[in-house]
Amino acid sequence: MTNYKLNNLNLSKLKEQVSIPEYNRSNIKTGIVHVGIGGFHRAHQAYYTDELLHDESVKDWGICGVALLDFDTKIYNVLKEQDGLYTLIVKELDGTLTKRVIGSIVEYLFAPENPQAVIEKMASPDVKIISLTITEGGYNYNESTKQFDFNNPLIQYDLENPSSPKTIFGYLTQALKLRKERKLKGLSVQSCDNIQGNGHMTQKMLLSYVAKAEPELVDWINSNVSFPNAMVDRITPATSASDISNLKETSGIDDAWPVVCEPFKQWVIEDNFVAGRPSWEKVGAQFVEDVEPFEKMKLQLLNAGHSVLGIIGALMGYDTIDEVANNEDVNRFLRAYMRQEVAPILNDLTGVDLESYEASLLERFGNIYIKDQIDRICSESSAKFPIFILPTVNAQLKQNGTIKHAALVIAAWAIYSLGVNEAGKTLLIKDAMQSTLQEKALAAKNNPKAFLEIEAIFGVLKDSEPFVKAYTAAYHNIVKNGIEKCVLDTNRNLLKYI
Ligand code: CS2
Repeated sequence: MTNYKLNNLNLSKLKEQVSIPEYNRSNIKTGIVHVGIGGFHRAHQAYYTDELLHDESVKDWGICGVALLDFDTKIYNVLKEQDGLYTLIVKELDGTLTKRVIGSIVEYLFAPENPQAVIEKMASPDVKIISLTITEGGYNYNESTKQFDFNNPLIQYDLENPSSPKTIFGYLTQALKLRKERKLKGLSVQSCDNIQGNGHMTQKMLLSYVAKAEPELVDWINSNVSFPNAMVDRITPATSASDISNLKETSGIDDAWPVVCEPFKQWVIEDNFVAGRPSWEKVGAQFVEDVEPFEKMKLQLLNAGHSVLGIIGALMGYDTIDEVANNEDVNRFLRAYMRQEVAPILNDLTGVDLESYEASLLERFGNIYIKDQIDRICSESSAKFPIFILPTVNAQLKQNGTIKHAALVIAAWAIYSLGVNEAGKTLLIKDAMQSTLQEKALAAKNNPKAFLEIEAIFGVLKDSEPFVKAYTAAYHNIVKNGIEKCVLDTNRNLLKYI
């Protein structure tokens, strides 16, 4: 098969092999600046937008993808070489692959190379939305102080060098300042990250920064910028070398960075866009007044479920989520966690059948074709646990409820943080707090409670007697009998702390 490099010129030649954007990309104006053009954005918001752009009356909602960090240079170069095009490969439930070239990213910028261009783009009158996937840790929120973290050296840098910022907060401040000076309209800053109240979080963190950097801008932001909350969902594993070669061999597409994902997708958005928005509801998104219950459900069941499987699976020596999800004992453990610990603390979810939602999650986790990497799931756990797992624990403790499953997972995380699995194999840990985690994990060998002393993650959890008791019992059980036996004992209600 002839191979074609994916770009504008070759697009029509690929038409036989895959679906391609059937709209004139050169006519599409940029209405959205998106920061963080990783796999998730490209499988989710950019996909929805591409679908919408097939409606020929929609011309104003192209995306300008911004690569913010030095680390993002590769994706920027790939998008530049491929004219913003990439292939989305959906791994269907029966193992077939549905491939489609996405065209909604019509511009791309590399912030470290040209910060001014990014600021100008964000300040452009055509831009109505600045959306973000900057990861859970990217919001610069300190869990123990519940405040914006001004100690972050990058934030200090931005305060001193406002015209060449490095963080999203520096960029947004400069862009909004320009909009104000030029008497332009405001816009919406839309978070697409897995955070409870992600819009509120963005607003709170940005305003804290602006109050220090440009205090006179605060009022303008309050009156002209909205921060819609949203629940976002689509499992998007890291693209593997075989995904790339397989695409080339089966479709003749030479794409340096396709995106792979599951068929399921969901986007529930608070309808709060001051400058207008795309009609994403026409392509499957839901606009609601109150998104909080949906966010809570997704974060504390799906994302937490991932962390439960990831940490336990890593210790057991599994590589992918489907492997550990299909281990019968772990599967039962996770189901019990969802039913007994999470479901009781969720808000009213009118119209949602929670039990079937939980069942669908187990099916998605168990999908053998997705092969979502345990390393991906366990990465940055220090930013994930406070959002995915700890709210459940705190709510349960408040009502003297059960916390035994979460306690086991946190004990397993303490042991995981030593960096070796139960077979003695080194674990690849990627976490901004890695050195603290490791130091406390070492101290925990003599005194398990030491791990809970990381206040930036656990807050005051170490002061909860019932939690410490359950966690310590689980810790000793794992060390003595192994994670599998500890899971089994919890399933059978055999541990003393129950
Ligand atoms: C995962 C998420 O990062 C994680 O730990 O739980 O990336 C998850 O796959 C997505 O939120 C699915 O929507």
